[in-house]
Amino acid sequence: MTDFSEIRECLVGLDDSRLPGLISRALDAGAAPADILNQGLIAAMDIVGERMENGEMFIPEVLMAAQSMSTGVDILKPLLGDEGGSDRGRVVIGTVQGDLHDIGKNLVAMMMESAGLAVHNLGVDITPEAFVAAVKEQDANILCLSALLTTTMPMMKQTVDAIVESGLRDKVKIMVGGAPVTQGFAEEIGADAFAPDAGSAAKQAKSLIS
Ligand code: B1M
Repeated sequence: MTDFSEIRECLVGLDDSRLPGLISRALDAGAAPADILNQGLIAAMDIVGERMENGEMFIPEVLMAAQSMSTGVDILKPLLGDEGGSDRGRVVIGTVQGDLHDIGKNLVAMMMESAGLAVHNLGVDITPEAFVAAVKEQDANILCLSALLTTTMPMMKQTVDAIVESGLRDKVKIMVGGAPVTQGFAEEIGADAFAPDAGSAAKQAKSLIS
């Protein structure tokens, strides 16, 4: 099978009941797992991301599509070996210290995974020191910081400062986002990128790496 349109339609159409069967059929027909991932699942999530940006798909639908994507990735993961992973970007993501909101951050993480990036999700209420340690441990290319409260936005600046002090700033790009965060704020605190939603965050992350 060289045309993965049915797999894409499953995800975009939010009907993933046929997804495992379609993936098995493609594998049986000799398709490479990485092609199924890139041209089937990731291409579908690109469409989902665009629809989200255009206001044609909403959060619950995006979460459903992202969940289906995870189902597909789980099937393919053991078969991918280094094939799909060797040149993938490595992302560390978390919600900054003092902030417990994680729905949007998890959505960003899922969209990034869906875009083929290796994502290490630290969770919520993450201190600058813990971000620094994770960037080191994961040898991350991108650090993603989420904040939903105006009162926790200053922790983004403190985290950027901690990365600078650790000597890692040249090795890692920093992206910030969350409802109260703006492009202007991102520039003010010395981040490399801002994304307003999960779809554009995944796109930005890919372009930051390339
Ligand atoms: Co709270 N909360 N909350 N809350 N909460 C808000 C954020 C608030 C706007 C509600 C309001 O007053 N209208 C307000 C913040 C006001 C402000 O600071 N400007 C608020 C407040 C005040 C609070 C508490 C202080 C309430 C209290 O206790 N008095 C408290 C704080 C707790 C804490 O964090 N320390 C609190 C607590 C909570 C709950 C725990 C109950 C719960 C969180 C549950 C959870 O996350 N597991 C909660 C919720 C659910 C909300 C609202 C209702 C919804 C947030 C959400 O999940 N949105 C929210 C009001 C609202 O937004 N309408 C509110 C859906 C999600 C998909 O969107 O997170 O914006 P969002 O993510 C988007 C983008 O922002 C972007 O992509 C996502 C998908 O498109 N994005 C990124 C996010 N991170 C990104 C990172 C990126 C790029 C893009 O790059 C790295």
